[in-house]
Amino acid sequence: MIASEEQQEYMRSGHMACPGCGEASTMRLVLKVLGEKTIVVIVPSCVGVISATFPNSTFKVPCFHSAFEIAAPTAAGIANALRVQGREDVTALAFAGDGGTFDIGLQSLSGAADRNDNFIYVCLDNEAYMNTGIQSSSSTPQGVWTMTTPGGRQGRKKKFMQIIAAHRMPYAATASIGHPHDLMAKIRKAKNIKGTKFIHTLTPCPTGWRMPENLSAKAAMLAVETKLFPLYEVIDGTEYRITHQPLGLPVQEFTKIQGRYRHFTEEDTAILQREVDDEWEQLVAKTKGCKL
Ligand SMILES: Cc1ncc(C[n+]2csc(CCOP(=O)(O)OP(=O)(O)O)c2C)c(N)n1
Ligand SMILES: [Mg+2]
Repeated sequence: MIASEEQQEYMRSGHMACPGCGEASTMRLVLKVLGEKTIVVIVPSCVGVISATFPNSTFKVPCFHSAFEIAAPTAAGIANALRVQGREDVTALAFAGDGGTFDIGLQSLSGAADRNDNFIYVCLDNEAYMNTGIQSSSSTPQGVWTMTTPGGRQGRKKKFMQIIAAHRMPYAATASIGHPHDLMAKIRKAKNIKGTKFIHTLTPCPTGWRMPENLSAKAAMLAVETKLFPLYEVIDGTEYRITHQPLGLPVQEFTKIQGRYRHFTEEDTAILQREVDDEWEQLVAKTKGCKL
């Protein structure tokens, strides 16, 4: 971490996130890197609650509340207005949840990425519609408990980074508060690239994941170290690069600390482990020739 970034804070204390909120920690780190020349776009989600409204705003930078399905084009519009004004030193940044990204905002994100509009999109993925009471989204993993999937979700988590890579945008990456230096390095990189940049962050939610609030950073770290949420970047949709070599811990190290997996049988866990191992192999195959 660069020392000056470490000192900077663009989120005020006293905001309304639940204790241990992974979204709040992620936003804090992102804003430390982007700094005061940033305009934030937010859409309905826990972020909408955390950021609050004037005069109680949480962010120390301008924040535009937009509609649920249009985080990306709103940021793109701001970026284009900044370009017309000759203010390309200001970063347009969108924060949206997994519901706002994987589901309801997908079409408008796809359009903005196709135009290669100049903004950073940070998806805060807590694997459900948390703000409205823990309903399942297309990001909720198979078998996981939510209020709308009391017996475990039937569908499987959408492989969203594959959809993003298909757009061939200049920069896309996964990131996690469990590995803050890696996250901040990716934001720093995104800041200096022109066009659409997408960062997929896994943001643990103690409320929805049914776990103690002090385990958020640990859960984020374990998702990476079990290979369930690998850290990598994709340049121009084709060049894959793994940015952190995971320890390869058993996947239950991640699942056993969360109540939403409590009903998993040994067989369920073995199936999940096989899937994680297969996907890791597929990812490694895509990185051939690219070094850490
Ligand atoms: C068009 C529209 N549909 C539904 C809602 C209600 N709504 C507000 S926040 C939210 C949940 C958002 O979930 P997600 O995007 O995953 O963000 P999280 O709350 O988990 O951070 C929903 C369904 C809305 N505001 N607008
Ligand atoms: Mg969510």
